[in-house]
Amino acid sequence: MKLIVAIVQDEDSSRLLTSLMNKGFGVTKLATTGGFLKAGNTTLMIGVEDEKVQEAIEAIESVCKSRKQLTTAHTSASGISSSGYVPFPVEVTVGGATLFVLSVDQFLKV
Ligand code: 2BA
Repeated sequence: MKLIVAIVQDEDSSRLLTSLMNKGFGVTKLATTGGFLKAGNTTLMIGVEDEKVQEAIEAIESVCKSRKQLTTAHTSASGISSSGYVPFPVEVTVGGATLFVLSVDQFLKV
């Protein structure tokens, strides 16, 4: 058995949850925050039999889209602001999804 940890954008999470549930996967949804943008995203934990891993990944790929987001970076420019740093916009491409596929030692319901 494997555990897929899928970090997806909030905009895709509801559709992805529905798609995975309709395909018979067990899913747990967590509200998470990305370290770089410090914005909300969604992490799904999906426990799957080895032979269903590919099907789950394809479901994730078909729903999760990449999107561009603006964030703020800072460059030093002494004299321009009191802190000495000037903020400027930087565009980053987020997603579709970041996946970790982990081997599961034991799957128990007690
Ligand atoms: P964030 O950390 O908020 O990152 C959002 C997007 O910002 C990333 O999209 C990437 O395009 C960009 N980015 C991240 N770190 C950067 C850096 N040091 N310099 C320049 N740009 C940077 P994704 O790569 O699609 O990642 C989406 C979210 O997936 C991340 O949100 C984070 O929550 C998670 N993630 C990505 N890689 C991870 C990893 N190695 N371990 C744990 N979580 C990860």
